[in-house]
Amino acid sequence: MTDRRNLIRGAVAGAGLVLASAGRSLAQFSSPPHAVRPVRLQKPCVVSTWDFGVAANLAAWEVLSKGGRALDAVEAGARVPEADLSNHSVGRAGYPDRDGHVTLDASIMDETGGCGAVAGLEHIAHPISVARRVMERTPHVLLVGDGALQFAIEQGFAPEELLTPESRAAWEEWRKSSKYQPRANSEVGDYGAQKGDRRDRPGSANNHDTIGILAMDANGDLSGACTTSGMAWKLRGRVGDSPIIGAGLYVDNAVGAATSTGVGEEVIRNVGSFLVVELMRQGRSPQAACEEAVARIVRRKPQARDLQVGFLALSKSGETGAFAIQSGFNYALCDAASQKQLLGANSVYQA
Ligand code: SD4
Repeated sequence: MTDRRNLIRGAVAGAGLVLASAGRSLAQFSSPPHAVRPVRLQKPCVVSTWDFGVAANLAAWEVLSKGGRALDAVEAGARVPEADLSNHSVGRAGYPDRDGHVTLDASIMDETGGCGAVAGLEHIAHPISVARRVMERTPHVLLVGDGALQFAIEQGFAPEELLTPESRAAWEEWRKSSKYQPRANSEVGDYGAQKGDRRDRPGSANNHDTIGILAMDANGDLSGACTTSGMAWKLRGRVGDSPIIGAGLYVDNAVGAATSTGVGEEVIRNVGSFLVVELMRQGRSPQAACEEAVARIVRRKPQARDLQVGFLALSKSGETGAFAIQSGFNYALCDAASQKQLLGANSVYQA
């Protein structure tokens, strides 16, 4: 237990440190040093992105602590922010696209390599559960737009209005300037974030905070889920990384699992979560794998230094890792020893 506490303290102390690479020119940038000591969890365990991951993990823990399956746990966890009306980046009350439509993206993967996803889904409050139905009840992986909605309704999901008065007001405020700049961790106002909105807080990603959640059950089986309303004020039809298997989420039960948050285009370009898992397969720790996946984005596209992307990973042995381009990315961890841990991830650049 003492070791465990020290490990966690070490990770917290490491979080927020500027990596040695941060002051260097991008031409010099290579793999960053490993400043954060990884936290190793005991199975069953669950990790998820951002501070709303704490509540999601607790819902997942309800399943895991009773001997339940990791797949059920990640679905239960993902449904928490989907239902949270104060959260404007996942599920109901998510900020709409440029034209006022709330369009949701989600994906899920189980321990057998099964996967399901929906993209651009409207009017359904729990896209993660529709993604699971795609996985379990169709021969397909990804359903989009009207087809995804039709499938959801056929499966018994009730269509409803997802645009709340608050998110409509934020959209109408944004329309006054219609400024479209997919950045993260920037000043309030670019995206119509309201005072008091969680995106109004320093260090939180301004217009897009996805939940990615990864769990290992008592059997040692891994599953993952990822769900988002995507980038606020996005072009109609824009799909991010979250429903793209290998980009926003990847699970290999022999190796580990990874998920991402931030500007999805950069994650798709680099097939980020698959990359993290493959690097783990080749022997890197989850922390080193997340660092290399971030480094690859920044090396390939120096302009990415102005964007936010974060990765979170969990290995088959319970080791965790997280890393981001910008500071401000945090993640929640939960196992029998402690159910409400929240850690700041280290990053290439410091705000
Ligand atoms: C997207 N990656 O649609 C998602 C949004 C996100 O933190 O992760 N925000 O690009």
